[in-house]
Amino acid sequence: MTQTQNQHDLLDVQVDGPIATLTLNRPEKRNALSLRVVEGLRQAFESLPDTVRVAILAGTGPHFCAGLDLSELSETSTAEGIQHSFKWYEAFSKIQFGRFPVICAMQGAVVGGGLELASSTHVRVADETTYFGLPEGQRGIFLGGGGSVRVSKLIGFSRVTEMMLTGHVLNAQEGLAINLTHYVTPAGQAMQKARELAERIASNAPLSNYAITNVLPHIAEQPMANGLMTEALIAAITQGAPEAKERVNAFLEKRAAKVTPQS
Ligand code: 1HE
Repeated sequence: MTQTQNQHDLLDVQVDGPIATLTLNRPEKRNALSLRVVEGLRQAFESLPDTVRVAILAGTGPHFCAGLDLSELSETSTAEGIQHSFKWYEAFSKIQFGRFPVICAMQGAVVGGGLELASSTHVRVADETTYFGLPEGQRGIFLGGGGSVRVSKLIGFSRVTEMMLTGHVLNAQEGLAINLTHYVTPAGQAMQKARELAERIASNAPLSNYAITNVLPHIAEQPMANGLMTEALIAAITQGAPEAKERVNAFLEKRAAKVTPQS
């Protein structure tokens, strides 16, 4: 049964069993991220019920997210600008390093801070109307929501440099080719695909999901010897859990699904 958890007028939160769906709900401003929306995301991700095993992040209307709410910049001092970025980092870290994986369902503009937000999620699904851009250069500003780190890790800093300098906008297929999205669906079907993936992810062992979303990024940052040791430790922890034993036995006893190609 779907439960509405709304505490925020600009962010719709629905929980349906193990799947939470959080939808930016400011279509008249193309889901631009005001500080209030960013705070709402942080609070929502902090307060989802313990039963949630996976979340979908989406945006209402024809565009996923137009990035930073530019109307908030005009009055901001340098010191406030730093605080502003750290508020975003806090919220986006809750998404990237939370208890469960997050899938992003995208359409239309995924630009500036919208791309920074999407890059803090673990699995990204774009429909064919989606396009990606970093118009900070044109606006006279810089990435400030973690994108220099997160988007650079996805696509390399050279591509980020080029997108910011030239205003190069990539379409969904181009985004797929360089890792900005993992899937491209026909128009209007990103949410459907995200739900299908969410069901699959929710059926994994939660400890495996946690290791994938929280330990893998650390391993990627470590020198090889440390990375291998961290891997060995987390592998032993996950495989030692009773749930892992049961899942492995289920396969050996022919009670579990085989790995098959997907359409
Ligand atoms: C906004 C914003 C916004 C729209 N902040 N108000 N982001 C950008 O530079 C992207 C700016 N936005 C756009 O390029 C376009 O709005 C879109 C391509 C996303 C959509 O176009 P369209 O024709 O569907 O909508 P629109 O008519 O441009 O916008 C509708 C309204 O939303 C309009 O306000 P209105 O009062 O005239 O109705 C727009 O002003 C408003 N709006 N986008 C504020 N971003 C932490 S650092 C991150 C740095 C960045 O994110 S830089 C990139 C900022």
